[in-house]
Amino acid sequence: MGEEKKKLFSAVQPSGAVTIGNYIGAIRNFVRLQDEHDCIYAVADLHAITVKQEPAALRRNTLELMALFIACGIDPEKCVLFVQSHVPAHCELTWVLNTIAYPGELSRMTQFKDKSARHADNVNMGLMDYPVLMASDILLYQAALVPVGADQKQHLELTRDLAIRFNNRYSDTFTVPEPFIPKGSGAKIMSLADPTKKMSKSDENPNGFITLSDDKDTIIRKCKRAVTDSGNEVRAAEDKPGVSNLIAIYGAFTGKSAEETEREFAGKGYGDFKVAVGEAIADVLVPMQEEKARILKDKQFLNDVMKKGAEAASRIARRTLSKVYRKVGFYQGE
Ligand code: AQP
Repeated sequence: MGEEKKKLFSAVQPSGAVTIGNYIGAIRNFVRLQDEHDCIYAVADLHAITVKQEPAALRRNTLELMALFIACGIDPEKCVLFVQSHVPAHCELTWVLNTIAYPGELSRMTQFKDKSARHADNVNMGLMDYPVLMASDILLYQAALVPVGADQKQHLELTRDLAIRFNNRYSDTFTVPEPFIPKGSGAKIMSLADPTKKMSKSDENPNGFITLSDDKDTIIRKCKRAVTDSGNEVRAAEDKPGVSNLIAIYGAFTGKSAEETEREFAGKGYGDFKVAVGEAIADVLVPMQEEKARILKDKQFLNDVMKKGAEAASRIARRTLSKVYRKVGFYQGE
């Protein structure tokens, strides 16, 4: 008998155009992991509304992200691919987990503090509860592995704490998941405009990020404008965060190690290097964009993928939820 495949869950918010940070830290690993694991991937629209979204843009971004997943190589025949709000069990489990989550631990989360500062006019309960919804996403599917960027490590730790807390209080119910974070610098791609800050799709400064929809000229222009330092040596070092970030991006798109890149650009200035980084990114993104445009034209296909995905996800999620309801003592008929 063959070994059972490990279950894996991850999601991306349709909160704007997906960046190369999301791609390097998460999405390309979704593709790499799909043959060896039972994969469930979601477009996290419930998470997205924790910051203000324009409704028409949210609808469009949801469809675009679904098409992008497929264009990047996620195969809906191999994986369960769905939209989070199409599976009500996510909200239902969140309510139960809220009763074992403490406001103190939620208000200490780095992302909550960052986003509260960035969206001071809209510090809402959903923003604080984001990690509990994320825990529900993962625990509903009994996922053993969660591929995420390094920025989500703290939320994953909270998910583990909530799973253990629930299991201890009500007996063994949830698989306690492990994060799958890319090794090295790809785990956290930094902003091109401020390399001490994470690259984020909701950054107000569009020069800070490259989206997977940017055309070749835009990509090269943004790379040329990337903040570096007053030196001219292409070398990864702690005191050269801008250049180190570009070396990490170049490595992610070409497969070259930092040492190989340093050798390739020895004696050349930042100008040549930045153009090469832009070209390497465009070489991967342009064919992906063409594929995404083709998929987006076929709304029927996308609707079918989402419907089939939501049905498959609901079947698994319902099993966990009824177990949870039984454990906490909800009357479900005799
Ligand atoms: N800069 C990054 N480097 C590596 N990985 C990253 N991820 C995000 N930014 C980077 C990973 O991408 C996945 C999807 O992220 P998300 O959309 O669910 O939320 P996020 O982490 O909050 O991403 P953004 O781009 O910063 O979105 P906004 O601006 O809307 O908050 C996750 O696995 C994340 O780790």
